[in-house]
Amino acid sequence: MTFILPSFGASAISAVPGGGGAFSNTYSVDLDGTNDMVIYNATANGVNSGKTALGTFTGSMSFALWFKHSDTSSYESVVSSRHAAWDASTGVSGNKLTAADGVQGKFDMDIGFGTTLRTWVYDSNSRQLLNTSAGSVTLNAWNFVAYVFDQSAGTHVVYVGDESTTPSVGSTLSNSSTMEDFANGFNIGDGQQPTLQGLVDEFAIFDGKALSSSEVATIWNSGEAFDYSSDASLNPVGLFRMGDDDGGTGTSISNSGSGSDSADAINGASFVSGAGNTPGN
Ligand SMILES: [Ca+2]
Ligand SMILES: [Ca+2]
Repeated sequence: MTFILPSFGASAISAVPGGGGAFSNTYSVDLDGTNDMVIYNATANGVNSGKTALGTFTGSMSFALWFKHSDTSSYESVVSSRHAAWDASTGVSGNKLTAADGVQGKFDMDIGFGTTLRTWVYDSNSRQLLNTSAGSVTLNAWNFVAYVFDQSAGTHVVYVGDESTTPSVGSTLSNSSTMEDFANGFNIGDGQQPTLQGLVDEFAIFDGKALSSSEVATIWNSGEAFDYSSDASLNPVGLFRMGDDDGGTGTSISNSGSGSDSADAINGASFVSGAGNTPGN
């Protein structure tokens, strides 16, 4: 594995989310830190299974997510790719990255003790790690993360920022592994580590596309209220706005991207609105 020092990104991004205006948002999903999660499951078995695969995921892919949390006591899961079925008898998801098993494309992102964002990527033989610098995740604030796998360049890049700090590149991993497991779906707030306690919002996933630094800037700079479901250039296959397209009711999370199926808020996860969605609240 090779780690490359940050060399680009921050200078390409300026201004603040919302273009300097209000950091407004209608709904997000509240996770209790016990067992709540957002799930999209395109495998044949398990709870909330049988969704249409999100894409082909044989080349480049990217995702973007906003989240807000306050727990500094341990590790918390942020996003993981789905590899296997949910085990309904134990409540344990099937995507744990405890061992390399020859399957490419597994992915897991977590936060260590409140602030250190970690990204794990599996190739066919081993688990590889991108560590962002300590302090890159801000407590009690909306954080923005974008992950970009550029297959032609053979790089995995993570951008991290918060509601007022421009996203920058933490570290870059050189690895040409494909990320096809995202085609089977994802878990938000669940993965190798304990579940996330906090708010998650505006999860977008891109098939066959490595977001450029300027596209990352566009998404971040537009804040949480940005609906780019019809943006032909960004063209997300999944855009899950966590209640904004669902009137804030129920547990089905509409996909306003080009994909066909909704995600689900499970184990008690619910839409929330109001003060919790504004900076400093
Ligand atoms: Ca939202
Ligand atoms: Ca619960």
